[in-house]
Formats: sequence, C-alpha cells, structure tokens
Amino acid sequence: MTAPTDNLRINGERLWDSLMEMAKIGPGLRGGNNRQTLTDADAEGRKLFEGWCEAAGLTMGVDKMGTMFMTRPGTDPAALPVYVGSHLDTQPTGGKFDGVLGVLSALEVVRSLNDLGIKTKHPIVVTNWANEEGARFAPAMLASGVFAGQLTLDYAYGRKDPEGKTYGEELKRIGWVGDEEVGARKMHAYLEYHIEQGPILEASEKQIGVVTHCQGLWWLEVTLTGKEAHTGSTPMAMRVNAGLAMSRIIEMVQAVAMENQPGAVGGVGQVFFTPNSRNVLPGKVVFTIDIRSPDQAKLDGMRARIEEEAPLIAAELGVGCSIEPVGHFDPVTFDPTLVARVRNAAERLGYSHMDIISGAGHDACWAAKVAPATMVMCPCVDGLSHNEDENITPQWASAGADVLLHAVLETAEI
Ligand code: HGY
Ligand code: MN
Ligand code: MN
Ligand code: MN
Repeated sequence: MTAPTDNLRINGERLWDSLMEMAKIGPGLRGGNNRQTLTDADAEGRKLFEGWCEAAGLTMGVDKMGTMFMTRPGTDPAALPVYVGSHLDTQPTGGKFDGVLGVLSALEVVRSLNDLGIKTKHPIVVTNWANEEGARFAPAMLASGVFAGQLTLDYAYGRKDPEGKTYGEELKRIGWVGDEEVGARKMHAYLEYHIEQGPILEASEKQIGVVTHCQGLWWLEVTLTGKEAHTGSTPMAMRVNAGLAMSRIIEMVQAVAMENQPGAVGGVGQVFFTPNSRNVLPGKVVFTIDIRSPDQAKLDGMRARIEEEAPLIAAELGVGCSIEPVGHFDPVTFDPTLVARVRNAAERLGYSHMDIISGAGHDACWAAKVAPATMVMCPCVDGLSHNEDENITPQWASAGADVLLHAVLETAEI
C-alpha cells in the first residue's frame, strides 16, 4: 500500500469548532467539563455527536454497553472495518480534550474524506467508547474491556457509582442500551488519537507522540475497619483509627512507587469515610490505590508489596484490612506496523515527533487484545490533564489529526 499524497490535511478550523461546541455540554465550574458517564450531560453529548455523524453520512450501531459505532461504508463490503475512536465521557473536573479530541478527530477524518471524495476499501467506524474514565463506575475502560472479552457484561452492569446506582440501570435511564452483542464486531485495526496527559512532548518540543506502548495498571480497593468513636472523649490509646491506618498505607504506597523508579507511579485519588462526620472516628474507610508501570515485573511486584504490607500496617492499629483488585491491565505493546505508519506519516507531513509510552490508560489498551492497534498523541499545556485547566493549541490538535488521517488512509486503503 503506497502512502497517500502528502498534501492531504484535515480541516483544523472545523475540528476546533466541534471541540468547542462539545465543550459547552456538561460545563465544569472552572472552564473544563463534567460530562460523567451515563449522566444527562453524557446523553446530551451523545445526541450532538450522533447528529454530526448522521450529517456526515454515517450509520449508527450501539452495543449493550452503550458504545457508539458510526460506520462509513468501504468499497469492499467483505473487508473488516478500521475502527477509529476514543471517549466522550469526562472526569468530574475534566478537561475539554481528554478523549473528546480522539472521537471528534476521527469524525473529522471522515468529514475530510467526504470533502476530498475519497473512498476507502475498508469501512471506517468512528467509535465513542462508553465509560472510559472509570470515575463514576470503576474500572476505567469498562466498555472496551467487555468488548475485548476481559470483563463480562453482567459484571459491568452491576458496577455501582458512589450513590449505589448501577451501570445497567443508568444506561437504561438515559436510553442508550444498544441491541448489539458486545464484542461481536471484528476489527481490521484500531487507531486512537489522544492528548498525552503528561509533560514529555511539550518539554521535548515535539508535535506528535508515536505511541509504542502503554504502561500497565492495578486499581486496588482497600477497605479498613476501625471503630466509630467520639473524636473528643476517646483517649488516644483506646482508638481503633482507620483514618490513621489509611494515611500510613498511602505513605507506604508512595515509598513503594519511589523505590521502583524510574518508570513507576502510585497514588490514591478516592477516599470514603463512614460515617464521614467531623467528630466521629471512621468505622470504615474505603480508598482506591492506583499503581502503574510499563515494566511487568515492577507492576506485579508493587502490587504484591502493597497487598503484603497494608494489612500489617492496619493490624498495628487494630484495624481490619481487605484489598480487592477493581481494575487491571498488563503493559501493552502496540502493533509495530501501525506504529511505523504513524511515525512515517508524521515524518512525511513534516511534524516533529518522538516515540512515547502512554502513562494514561486508553480504550486502545483493550482494543489491542482483539486487533492490531496503536495511538497518536499531541502535547498538552504543562502536561496537565484530569484538571479543568487541561489545554492544547489548535495547531497541536490539527497536526495529530493530520497524522491520524494518513495512518487511517494507509490502513483502510484507497
Ligand atoms: O485512568 C486512566 O488512565 C484513564 O484516564 N482512564
Ligand atoms: Mn482519556
Ligand atoms: Mn481520562
Ligand atoms: Mn496481569
């Protein structure tokens, strides 16, 4: 397959306008977005995206997890489709570009092919994966995990948000339960364009990240059982202090991650105290540890260390401790042929580029289990993401979408 002509570019202005339009849905308090999975804002964003896809001549399919598949036919109906996508759901204090850039750039690739009158042999399917963030319903990449056969539909439907609502109930409530079996679709290839969400590309002054790998992840949910008591009248020696145990375990997680440098991270983002009253020592503390590394041995070693040490730390304070893994994938190696296609496209288009390992997890990590997959990345300002100040430039957005256009064209074949 010869590379497509170099002068093909997407319409950067149209892409940026679409990003700004989508950003109006589920506005955050500080200029970002709060469009969490299966909320009314998510439903509104889905409708806007559906309308744009319809206007671009795409036909919609939805699976039982609520993932949206928008198909542009190919000239060879027997050819498996090339899937191109990401996610429209956001963190509660998310940015305007995490996930959304990939979905709307995939749509922009189709819009540009329509403008250019280019037909591809393989169909192209623009994809909006449900529940990538795992903020409301853990784990992250839930729908793509079911699609790749790593998690069951029943497990996913039963996942609960902090208010006890289940994924299945909420998907039904917003009216997005599709009729397709999850994972019935077969992919020729999968490509995803995403902001880096870290500082490397900006610091290296590179426009394009050629993503060769993605680091692996464990989410470990820790439940500590203390004794509810008065924070004023209970002598220190009498306390069964689950909050103190949690703080010591978090310190230990930090130490374990630092001992595994370079290339490991560990931290805690979510904590629940029960009864969560200012003058009651918590009877129960639940928190999620997030550890990651591109190195399989380091990743599994960190998990083993934490699972061994956390109960000992808790026991010193008389606190009970149980740990449940609620999210995991091993380090991912993306498809070398597709990776080379992305690198060559960046080169041909004259964009500065570097190979990079993705620090964040993506739906591509599960797609890679069932098809050749890879990613394209663009820098983000100050390496910031999962923060309402997340920002990119229109130039960065367009450069990555141009590379995506060329990589998709070579894969879908003209
Ligand atoms: O957690 C992640 O890496 C992604 O943002 N869901
Ligand atoms: Mn994302
Ligand atoms: Mn994210
Ligand atoms: Mn594993």
